[in-house]
Amino acid sequence: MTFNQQLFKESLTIFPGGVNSPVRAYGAVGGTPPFIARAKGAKLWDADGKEYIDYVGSWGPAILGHADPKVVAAVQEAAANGFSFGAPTELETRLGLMVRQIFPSMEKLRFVSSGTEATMSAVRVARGATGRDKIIKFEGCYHGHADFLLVEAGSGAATFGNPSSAGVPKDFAKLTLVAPYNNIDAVEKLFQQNKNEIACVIVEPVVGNMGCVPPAPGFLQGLRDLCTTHGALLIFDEVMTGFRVARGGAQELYNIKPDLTCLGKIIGGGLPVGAYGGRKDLMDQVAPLGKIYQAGTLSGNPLAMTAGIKTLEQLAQKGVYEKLNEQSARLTNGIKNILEKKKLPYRLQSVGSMWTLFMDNNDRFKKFFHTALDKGIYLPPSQFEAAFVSLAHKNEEIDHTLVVFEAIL
Ligand code: KE4
Repeated sequence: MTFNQQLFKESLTIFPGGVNSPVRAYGAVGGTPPFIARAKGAKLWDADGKEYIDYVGSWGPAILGHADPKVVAAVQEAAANGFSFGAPTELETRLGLMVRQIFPSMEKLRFVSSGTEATMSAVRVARGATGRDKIIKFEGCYHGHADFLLVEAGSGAATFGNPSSAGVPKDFAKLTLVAPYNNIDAVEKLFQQNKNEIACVIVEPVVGNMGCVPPAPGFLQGLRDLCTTHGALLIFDEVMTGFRVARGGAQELYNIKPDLTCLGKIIGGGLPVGAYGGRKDLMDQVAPLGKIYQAGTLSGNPLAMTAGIKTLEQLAQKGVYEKLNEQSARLTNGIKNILEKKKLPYRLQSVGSMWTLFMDNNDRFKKFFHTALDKGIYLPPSQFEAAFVSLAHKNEEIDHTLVVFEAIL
């Protein structure tokens, strides 16, 4: 038995599925998940000492590469000054100002500790500010595990959604309407059927949670126009796309101004940070200023703020996104060339450094996934997740990955 297998055997006795977040259990691909011992740059090493080139990047945060020396040094220094005070610190203001400079639509914002808290809070602001209860989300989009967001499309007849998880009361799901992504007519129909009842539309402006699915031309603008026409608020869930598809996220890339934005992942550089924010007239309704309550013991804690500041400082350097997108294109174009040369019926979809190789069936994906893993290429263990390139992926890592893919596809 390998040390990984031993560790998994033990963790299975403590955690449901042996993990602290379901996708890590390899349910979609089978096998024993490697237990990661350490990471540096574009590389991971598991408990048995096996080395991998990492395309998961902790599901997005590791855009600089792992254990970036400047971030590590800053967090070490901050740690010596205490971990968390439950009181305001200058660090929160510094990171808040950086975020607002990068996302000007976030006139005011609030730090939380996860993407789930960010989206849950943004929807509460939308409901509180509009006095309306219903929301629209999209099939295949994931916004964290708040009850009212764990909702899938209802049967054709019903316009309201069904819980996608046990433990979510049907009544909670009733207020969540679900439309097909990229289908603006379906959204218009929901607005017509629920006049003056819809508080917001929440959307992944580039979907990562179906695998990478870009918005159809005009889709995001269509949402913007429908929300404006019907007095609903447009919420961009940029937990994955923020600081990823562009420094200012999808709202910068597609030039759309949402009313509220949710951030996570990269904003904390791998330490727990989420944020929600938007129009001042909306955010000023959040406690203690207004009546919409939201709170968090570890919100804005100094270590996470420090990691976020040091990460965003490096992402602010000139040419960073050009370099990131150049390296990503080296990989994605390389994969497309392999697919073309071998006449494979697969599809590579990407937006910048977010990408997914869609295969024609899950068995083939599982085989590809495990063969790649055995050869030291660490991919997301599900067909319906996005993979990520980091600034630490140099030509050596990219070209080696393409050699492996050429051999195994
Ligand atoms: P967290 O609560 O996991 O920090 O963020 C939830 C969330 C919100 N919005 C979007 C667009 C997201 O992608 C996520 C979380 N993403 C998943 C990966 N698809 C995190 C990995 C996991 O669940 O373990």
